[in-house]
Amino acid sequence: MTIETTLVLVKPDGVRRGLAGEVVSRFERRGYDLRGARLLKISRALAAEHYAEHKGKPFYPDLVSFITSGPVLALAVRGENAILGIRSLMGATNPADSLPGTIRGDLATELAENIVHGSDSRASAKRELGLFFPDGLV
Ligand code: IDP
Ligand code: MG
Repeated sequence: MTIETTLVLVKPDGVRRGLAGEVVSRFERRGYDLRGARLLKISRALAAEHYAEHKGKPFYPDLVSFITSGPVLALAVRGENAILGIRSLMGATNPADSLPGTIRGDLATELAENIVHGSDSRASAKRELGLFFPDGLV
């Protein structure tokens, strides 16, 4: 058993489109546990920290503008192999490549507005959970 906790963001497009419940429901139905949830508007400073790995890439300015454009739902999701498991429920980064049955494959068409973020490794999960849940989890 490898129980992990990962950071998910329902991005501004997902919240705006009323898909937050759908995303949470898919995680719950798969069997993951919610250990934290926060609706917040991300500041530019937090966006810069969260997306530090992408700084300098051509799409970075648009990425920061987009993620700060409206409320996001930040979730701490826990379960067996949750980091990889959540990434596979999300589908490929570019919805053009995401398979039907995944969140992005079912609900998105655009790379920049692909509804969800999920941590991609144990190190990322630890770092990102600390950014969005600095007071810890339940
Ligand atoms: P991920 O969200 O699947 O982990 P990352 O490569 O970490 O994908 O990229 C972060 C986010 O940046 C993506 O979810 C996507 O919305 C956006 N993005 C990634 N690559 C591009 C690009 O080439 N053009 C525009 N946006 C991009
Ligand atoms: Mg990523």
